[in-house]
Amino acid sequence: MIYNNLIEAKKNGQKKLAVLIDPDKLRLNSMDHIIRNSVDHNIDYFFIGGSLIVNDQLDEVLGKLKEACDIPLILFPGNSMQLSYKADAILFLSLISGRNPELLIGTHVISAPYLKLSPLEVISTGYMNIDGGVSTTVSYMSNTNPIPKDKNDIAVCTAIAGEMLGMKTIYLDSGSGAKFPVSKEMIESVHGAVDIPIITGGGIRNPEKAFENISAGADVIVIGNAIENDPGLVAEMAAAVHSKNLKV
Ligand code: 1GP
Repeated sequence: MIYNNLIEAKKNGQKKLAVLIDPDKLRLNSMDHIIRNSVDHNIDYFFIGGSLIVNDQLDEVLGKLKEACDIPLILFPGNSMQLSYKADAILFLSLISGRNPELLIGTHVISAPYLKLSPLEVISTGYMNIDGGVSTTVSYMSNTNPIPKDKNDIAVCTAIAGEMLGMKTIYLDSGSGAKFPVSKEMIESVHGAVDIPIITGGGIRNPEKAFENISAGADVIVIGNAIENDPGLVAEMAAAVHSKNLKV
């Protein structure tokens, strides 16, 4: 089980790197480089998802990844149409930073029976959109306001509420391509307030920032754009994220 493995890793102080693949943006032929580097450098997860469905390549992308490697494939869906049995797990996202009932519980009701029957491992996730300094797709598409980037107390209280509601992870996301990634201080504050694993992403462009995030208490680092633009970055990102892991 992917979640149990994450909890185990958290107990042992091990950190995880997830490479985000947006099936819409990625040309299938440019995936080979990313997959090869991801396997060579032992990344922990592929997250697969995006905001739109323009090219409808989800199944194709999942099929290609599955064929090429054993890295767990976790859906990170932008909407309830981005579901597929070909993945291993799904982040069942509730946008707890927002006040849009559809994204707190509405779309979940629609997809729940599908997920119940599916072989996917469902990982309930308190998803928090943090202001990344540019008007990112998440706030536009979700019709919600992000949490201001310096309001650590709001982030902490939101994360505590998510944990108390039974969510299994907290995802602090400043949005794909964010100018300002989630701050170290906010990650530290949330880390000090909840026991569940913390996922962070949005605008992480270099290994120094990835390292800063894990040092602040993040358990999983998600990187999309930077690796899409330069698949060679996987090596440095993996080295930074895994640098504190105990060798076995
Ligand atoms: C966005 O956390 C992800 O949801 C990744 O963001 O594409 O900026 O790395 P980037």
